[in-house]
Amino acid sequence: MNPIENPAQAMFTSKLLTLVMVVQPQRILLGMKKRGFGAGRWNGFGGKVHQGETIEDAAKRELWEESGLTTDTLQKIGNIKFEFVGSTELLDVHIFRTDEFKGEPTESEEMRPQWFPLDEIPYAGMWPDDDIWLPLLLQKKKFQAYFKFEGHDTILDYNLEEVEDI
Ligand code: 8OG
Repeated sequence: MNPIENPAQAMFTSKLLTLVMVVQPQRILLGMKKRGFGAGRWNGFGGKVHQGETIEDAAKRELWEESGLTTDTLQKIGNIKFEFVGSTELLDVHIFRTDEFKGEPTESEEMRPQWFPLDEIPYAGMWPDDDIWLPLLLQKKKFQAYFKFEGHDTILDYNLEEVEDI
């Protein structure tokens, strides 16, 4: 039983995070995370939701700060709760897709952006859960998921369901 279904989930606190994947018909923009959590991995753009900020505003702000892109059209596409063995803090990651943006991808202190053809997504250099849910996002399918990690490389347990609405 995962902590989302388990009454013992009261033991957990949760931290709200955002993640935006920028997609065009034949390619996806990923950033090489240069520092902090997930450093050395390719990822979308996102981070912590600040107090008093909506999740969507946080997603737009982080996209701008990390990639130099702005967008008015974020599609809510997924939610993943991550548990890390030994931690009582769940990461509650709200995932968006955007197909429309303004600006040129620009390197920031946190991220070095690069376009990848959709058939050359560098899954081996990404978080190990990404190859499970990113194909759904690329098909515009909405999903909810839970992953239990040991360290940052090993998935001990997970579930994922497609949903009509998120
Ligand atoms: O502010 P900070 O850079 O620490 O935020 C972490 C970012 O990493 C945030 O956008 C959420 C994202 N993230 C996780 N776990 C995973 C994961 O397993 N896969 C992907 N693709 N992103 C993740 O926190």
